[in-house]
Amino acid sequence: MMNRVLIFSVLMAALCALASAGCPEGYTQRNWPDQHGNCYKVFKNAALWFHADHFCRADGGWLATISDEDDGAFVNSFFISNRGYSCNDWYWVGGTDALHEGIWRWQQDGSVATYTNWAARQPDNWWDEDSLMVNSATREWNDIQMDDLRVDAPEVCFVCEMYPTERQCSIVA
Ligand SMILES: [Ca+2]
Ligand SMILES: [Ca+2]
Repeated sequence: MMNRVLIFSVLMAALCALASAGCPEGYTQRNWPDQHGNCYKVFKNAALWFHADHFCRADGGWLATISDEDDGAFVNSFFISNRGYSCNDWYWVGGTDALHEGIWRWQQDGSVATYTNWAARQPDNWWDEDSLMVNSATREWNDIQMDDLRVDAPEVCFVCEMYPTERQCSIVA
């Protein structure tokens, strides 16, 4: 009898885990515990960085953070597999040094970027460049304009990230 109860509990826990919707429509959940099983989506409409930033916030997330080498590799391959035919090789993530020139922070929580993957001679702040663009072909970073104040800023696709939604499932023993 105890065994049956135990098996039932384990089965329900497994079903519960499967049933708990981890991400909203259109977002893909990463394998837990990598980045807490966060949700990701490639937006295939090219936009300025600050518009992209607004789109991610409107969804309840942020322009993707790149915490370390593994994280950068994940985000990059996620972009490549989901970008379809409408995006070029470049995409926005959530790094910016708009607050303090040369100090790169993540939009997710304002934390300073400890890991970086700048291309040669970058960041150069050539045209007051305060937003972070990744080249998916090399995974290397470039700082580039976020708005059209001085020169035309680029519009590219982007990756939004968010925490998984709360588990909807609970077991009544
Ligand atoms: Ca800058
Ligand atoms: Ca640059």
